[in-house]
Order: sequence, then C-alpha cells, then structure tokens
Amino acid sequence: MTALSAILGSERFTQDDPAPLYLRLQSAIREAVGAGSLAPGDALPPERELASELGISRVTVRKALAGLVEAGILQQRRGSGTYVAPTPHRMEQPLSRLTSFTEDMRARGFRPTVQVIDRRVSLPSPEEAMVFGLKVGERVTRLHRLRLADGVPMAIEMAVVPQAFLPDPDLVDQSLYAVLEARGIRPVRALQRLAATNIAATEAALLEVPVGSATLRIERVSYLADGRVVEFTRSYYRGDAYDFVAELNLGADH
Ligand code: 16G
Repeated sequence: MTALSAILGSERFTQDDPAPLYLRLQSAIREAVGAGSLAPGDALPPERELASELGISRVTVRKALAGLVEAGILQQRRGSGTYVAPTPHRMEQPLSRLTSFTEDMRARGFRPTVQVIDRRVSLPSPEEAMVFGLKVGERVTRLHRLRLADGVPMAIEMAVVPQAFLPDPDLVDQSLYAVLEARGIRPVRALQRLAATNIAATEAALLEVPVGSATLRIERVSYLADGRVVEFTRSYYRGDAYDFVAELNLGADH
C-alpha cells in the first residue's frame, strides 16, 4: 500500500465528516500510523500531491502536517520532505542487574551510539559532594549524553564520577562502564530510584518526543566493593521505550 492510498483510504475522507479539513487529514494520518499502514520512517507524499488528491489547499495540508510534527508523530527533514517519526522498540529492562546502556543495547542486537551534550570537570554541587563524600575542593567529572539505539534517542544521562576515579571525560568514548572496568573500578552494586515525570521542552527536543510526554526520571548511585560511591547518574528514559521489570520474592520473615 502506498503512503497516499493509506491516507486516502481513511474513513475520514469517505464519510460525511463535519470536522475541518486539516483535522480530518490529521486524523487520517494518525489512523494510518496507528494501524501500521504508515510505518515509522515512511515518507509522506509531497504536500502538492496530497493537496491535489484530496482537493484541498496546500496551506491546509501544511497546517495539518505542522500539527503532527509538533505532536511528534511526523518529522520534517530539511529539503527531503515529511516522514513518520521513528518509534523505539519497547525494551524490557530487569531492575536487578547492574548493566550498562551499551551492554543492554548490544545484548538486544541494537547499535548503541552517543551524542555528547556536555562534558567537563567541575566542582560538585552540595548534593553531589554529599553523595560521594568529597572533601572541599575535590572535583567531579561530568558526562551529559544522549543515548541512542539504532539511531533512535532512548535516554538522556547526566553521569557524575569523582575526578579521582575518572580524571578526564574525554577518556569515555562510548561506554562509561567499560572505561571504569578497564581502570579496575567497575561498580558492583547500585541503588536506583525511578519516578514518573512529564518531559520539559529542552529534554523533549533531545529525545524527539512531544513536550510533556511520559518519561521516567532515574537516579543511580553505584558503589565499589569497598563501599565507595563511584557514580551518581541522573537520567530521563523515554516512557514509550521502556518496561522496567523487577523480580519479587516472599520475604524470609513471612
Ligand atoms: C545505564 C545506567 C547509567 C550508567 C550507564 C553506563 C540506568 C538507569 N542507568 O544507562 O547509570 O552510567 O548505563 O552505560 O540504567 P555506558 O557504559 O554505556 O556508558
């Protein structure tokens, strides 16, 4: 089925629908995406073709598409048209294993990549100084990264490691844990906190989701075998990409 027939085949254009035309076009595209007849990455027909096939103006088509771009359903690429936005594969992530993003993605057959948003050595915030138990003047290394799987943004991570453990953020190319492991300081235990949140504009743009989308805010504090804290990472995970799964056991006191 072509993209055009997927849209034209919609009930929205065969019924006597009183809704304004741009809303009907939006509904038709949403339905085609929902039904899978338009798949993530599919190109939409050019505006001109949509306008002439539907007998509506290009201004109306443009208005409809702009609304769907805003909603994160479509993406516009400069000079090459409009596409159905890629959606991530949903990941089931066990909460009991201390794995890294790179390992998790590779184990699932996805290609992990990183976009560095910021990296630097700086003084810790009071909260960070407390978490790591740092002395006055001791610094931390920061890695603020967008994590992607097969090119689709999955999470934003702000990792903080005492500079004594990681002297320079440039040491990390892809995997923080691989670098820590090579230095003999891979964490062996972690505490993690998850909370639901609605994503703000800056993070939404990075994750390529609509502002306000459901997101998981996760904090991880990771420890070495001797009890020292090696990592404090705050992240935003796409709510449409992750199912966190925990195994529960009947307590010994039962
Ligand atoms: C995971 C961890 C994060 C850790 C990163 C290391 C969660 C919520 N977060 O994403 O704390 O820093 O893995 O991954 O699971 P890397 O070795 O690929 O950089």
